[in-house]
Amino acid sequence: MTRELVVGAAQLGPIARDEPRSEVIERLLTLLRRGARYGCELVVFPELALTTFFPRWYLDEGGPGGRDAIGGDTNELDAYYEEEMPSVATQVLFDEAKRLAVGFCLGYAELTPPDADGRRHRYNTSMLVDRTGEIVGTYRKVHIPGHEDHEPWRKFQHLERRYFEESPDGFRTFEAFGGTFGMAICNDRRWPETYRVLGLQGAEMVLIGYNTPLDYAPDPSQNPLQSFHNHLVMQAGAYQNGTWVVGVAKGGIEEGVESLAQTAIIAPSGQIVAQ
Ligand code: ING
Repeated sequence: MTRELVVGAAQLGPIARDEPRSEVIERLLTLLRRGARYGCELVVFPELALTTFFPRWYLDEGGPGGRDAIGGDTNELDAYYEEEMPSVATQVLFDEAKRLAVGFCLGYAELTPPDADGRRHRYNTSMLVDRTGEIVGTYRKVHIPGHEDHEPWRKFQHLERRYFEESPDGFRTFEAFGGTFGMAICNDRRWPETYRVLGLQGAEMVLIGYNTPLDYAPDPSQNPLQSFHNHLVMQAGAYQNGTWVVGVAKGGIEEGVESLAQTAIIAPSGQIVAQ
């Protein structure tokens, strides 16, 4: 029996460092409403879609290092994370999704409450919300790219390995919208295991948000291949696991950094059916 689902890939342009969450969320609501007008049942937003891509800066933490307790003055850093979800700022997104009966997938930075040891954990997270506005699943990024310490030689930093821990959960699937869904985030899409582990769990559609700078400092010879690599990995992952893949960019020139804007929906055949 054929099942249909109308999916919108909601590509975002740049988010400024000082852009208030309320302004960003207005932009997300506009895209959600536009998707609803087009008959979408699910709208997919990019990675870290509530703020600028803050790992491009070494944010002066002052105190002792250490990824899960960066310590010192983390005020600016902490301001980029969500400490609860829905949060006060994002509640309106959940309410509108419910009113429109349109689900959404959203990437954000997660700062957990203190665990048994009193430590708070920082993850690059994505959540899937169904058409009733309920969170059906959350995923934390497994493959954390970039570097851990300040590397001033770079035109811009890529400090994801300083600001995020790797997922303790791995890749899982979630039943929603009448099908089986998986989520992955940005660098995850470059590794075959991402699609395979989800495929072995029956994933029929994998939702992937990304922020991909065009300049890859460790090996600039790859820069002209960014678009090729972006499609190569998602088309291969889709075809080799017989799954749909929705890859959604936050692109354009964000705080001076040019990022790939090549959002696409890929069929299990490996073909790009929408871009
Ligand atoms: N960004 C980039 C990505 O994997 C990167 C990092 C760029 C790695 C280019 C290798 C080459 O698309 C994130 N956020 O993972």
